[in-house]
Amino acid sequence: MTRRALITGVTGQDGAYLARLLLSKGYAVVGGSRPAAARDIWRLREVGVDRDVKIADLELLDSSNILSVIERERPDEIYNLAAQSVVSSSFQTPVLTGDADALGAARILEAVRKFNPLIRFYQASTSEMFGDANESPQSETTPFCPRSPYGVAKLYAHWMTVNFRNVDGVFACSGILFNHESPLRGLEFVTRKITHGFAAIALGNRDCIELGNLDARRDWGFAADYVEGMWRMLQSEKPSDYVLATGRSHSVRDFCEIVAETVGLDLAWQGVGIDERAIDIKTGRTIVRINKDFYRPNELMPLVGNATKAQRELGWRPAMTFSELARTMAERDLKLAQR
Ligand code: NAP
Ligand code: F7E
Repeated sequence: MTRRALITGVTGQDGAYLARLLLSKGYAVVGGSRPAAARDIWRLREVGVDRDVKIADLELLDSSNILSVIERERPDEIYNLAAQSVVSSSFQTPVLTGDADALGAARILEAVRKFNPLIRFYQASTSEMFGDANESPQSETTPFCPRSPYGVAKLYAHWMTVNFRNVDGVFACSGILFNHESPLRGLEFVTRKITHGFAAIALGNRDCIELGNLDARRDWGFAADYVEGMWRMLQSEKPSDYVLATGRSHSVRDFCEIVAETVGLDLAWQGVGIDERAIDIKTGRTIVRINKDFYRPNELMPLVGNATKAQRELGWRPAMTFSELARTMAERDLKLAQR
């Protein structure tokens, strides 16, 4: 029988890659997306599945809507990817972020328990739950210490996932994923902001971009590798929680340097602190300025993940390296800007 999957947040980056993966495995895929949002399915188009995914109106804030989608679509697996996912915005909208990211997951789990506790459930958890962790790299056993409303909301959803598994016997997995990027990444996030901005600068369509902390470090992988890990979690014999990560951290500065080289900019750093900037040596023009507004409060411990458990139990490992990722994203944005 054809397996049925419901992906909440299907219009997002991971939603598109996961929909493509599940369709390639023969699933019927229903994608949840907010009815209120000006729905844009460009990512589904980009990966060539816009005609194959059935879109259902789904709002994380609305329990009865969630239950009726599950009753109607009868999924065997639910991947809860929907969220207010921008960490910096969560400082401005902590209550809304909590309602969607924390209670949204609880609403889905509650609907699963009521309608069919045999549905397998994946929760999109995050390295932001580690926040100011007391060790590095972070693994499934590292104590959580979130430092953003987003991280706090996701931690509630994580514990609800664990609780529905332990108390109610739901096959529920929490995937604790470190940053993963792609040409489908939103422009709010630093990697795509850089590739999109530098491509425009290289073609003379823009002068400069503004960034925050150039020395902030993240563990960046490729989104298409990570959705494979999500699927593997729900196929395993026993539900559990898994970190997915590359195990290597890089700085925003490292990312800028690879992208600049890829799009043909000759980048050099000058100055220090808030006065630091990047120039293009060929033209002498400033292409990166620092803007304090893009600094985050409380970025203390470098976030870098230990995915040994996922490697051992799921056979998962990321394929794309950091420099391949930066180059792939830069080349794609250069092509888009040339069009
Ligand atoms: P994304 O591109 O921001 O996609 C999230 C989607 O959620 C949006 O497209 C939006 O779609 C939907 N959404 C937002 N609020 C909603 C609401 N109230 N009700 C229903 N849908 C809502 O995020 P992503 O990068 O694909 O990440 C997928 C998930 O993994 C998110 O939960 C994120 O927090 C988590 N995560 C991401 C990363 C990463 O590095 N990418 C790492 C760890 C965890 P509509 O506007 O169409 O409704
Ligand atoms: O920031 C630094 C910033 O916004 C990465 C989400 O998918 O991954 C993502 O959250 C780093 C931070 O991603 C700018 O301070 C410097 O250290 O791309 P980002 P994020 O906040 O790590 C996690 C795992 C998720 O779960 C989230 O949903 O880059 N940074 N300058 C900047 N960041 C931004 N956005 N803009 C800057 O100008």
